[in-house]
Amino acid sequence: MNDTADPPSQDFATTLSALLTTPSFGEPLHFFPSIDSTNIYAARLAREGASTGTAVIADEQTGGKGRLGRSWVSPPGVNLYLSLLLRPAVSTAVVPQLSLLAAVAVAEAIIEVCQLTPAIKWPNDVLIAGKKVCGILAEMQTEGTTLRAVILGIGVNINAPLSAFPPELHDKASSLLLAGGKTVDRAAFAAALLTHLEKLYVLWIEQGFPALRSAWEHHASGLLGKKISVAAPEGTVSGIVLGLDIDGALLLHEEQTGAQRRVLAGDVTVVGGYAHGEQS
Ligand code: BT5
Repeated sequence: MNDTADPPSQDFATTLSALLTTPSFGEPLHFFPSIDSTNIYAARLAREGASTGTAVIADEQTGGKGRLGRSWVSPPGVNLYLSLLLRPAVSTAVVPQLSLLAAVAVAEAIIEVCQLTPAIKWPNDVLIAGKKVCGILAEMQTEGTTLRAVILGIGVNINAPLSAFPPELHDKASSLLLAGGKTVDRAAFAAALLTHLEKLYVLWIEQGFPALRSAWEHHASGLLGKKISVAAPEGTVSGIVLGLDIDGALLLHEEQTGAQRRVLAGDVTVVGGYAHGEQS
C-alpha cells in the first residue's frame, strides 16, 4: 500500500508481470486497457486450448458480468478485473467450490496488502464493513458431462471512489481505498491475489475442499450463527447459518422445522443486517 497515486494503466501489467513469482498463475498474462468482459475473452482462450494459469486482466470492462445476467460495474484505471483459466480434472459438481476458494484468496490478499478486515458472504462476495468490495463469477466449459475448463472471474474494487459507482450502489459497494483511506498498489494486490489463489488451488487439487473449509469459515465468521434467507433456485430458504458442509454447501438450521438444510446456490440476505449496524 502507498499514499501516492496509482500508476498509469500501461504500467499496471508490466509491474504485475515483474512482481509475479507464482509457478503458473498469471502465465501467460493477457492485459487489455479496455475489454467487454475478461471472462468472455478467457472463455475464448479456453476454447482455443489455453492452459491452466492463463490470466486475463483489463483496466476497464464495458460489459462486466455478474451472476445470473447481472452486470459488474467496471470503471477504468482503479480496480482489478481478473479472469483465470483453470482445467481441474474434477466433476462439474464441485466447480462451485472454486468460488469459495477465490473468496478465501481475496480475503487473504486484502489482509496481507491492506491490513483491513474482510468478511466473506456466501457464496461469492467479499465485504468490508458490510459493503461489497469483490464479486466472483465462475463459469464452466463442458463437453458432454466432462469438465473442460473453468473461467474464474474476480472483480475487486481497489481504488474506486464512491463517484465511480452508480447511486444505487452507494450504500452497498465499497473499495479498498474507501475502506482503508489509502491508495492501494493494484499490481501488488493482483500479485498477492494470484499467489494466494495458486497456493489454495494446489491444496484443493491435492486434498479437496475439506482442506479449505476452516479458512473459509474463519473469514466468514460474521455469518455463522446469523439468521439469513437465501433466494435459492428451489425457492426461498431461511435459517440460522451453521457453517459449510465438507463439499462447500451452506448448512442452515431451519427454524420452523428444526431440520438441517443444505443450500448449494443462491443469494443471501442477512436478516437484520450482516453485522451490528452493517448492511448485507
Ligand atoms: C458478482 O455477481 O458479484 C460477480 C462479479 C464478477 C466480476 C468479475 S470482473 C472480472 C470477470 N469478468 C467479468 O465480466 N466478470 C468477472 P453478483 O453476485 O450477481 O453481483 C452483481 C451485483 O453486485 C450487481 O447486480 C450489483 O448490485 C452489484 N455490483 C455491481 N458492480 C459492483 C461493483 N463494482 N462493486 C460492488 N457491487 C457491484
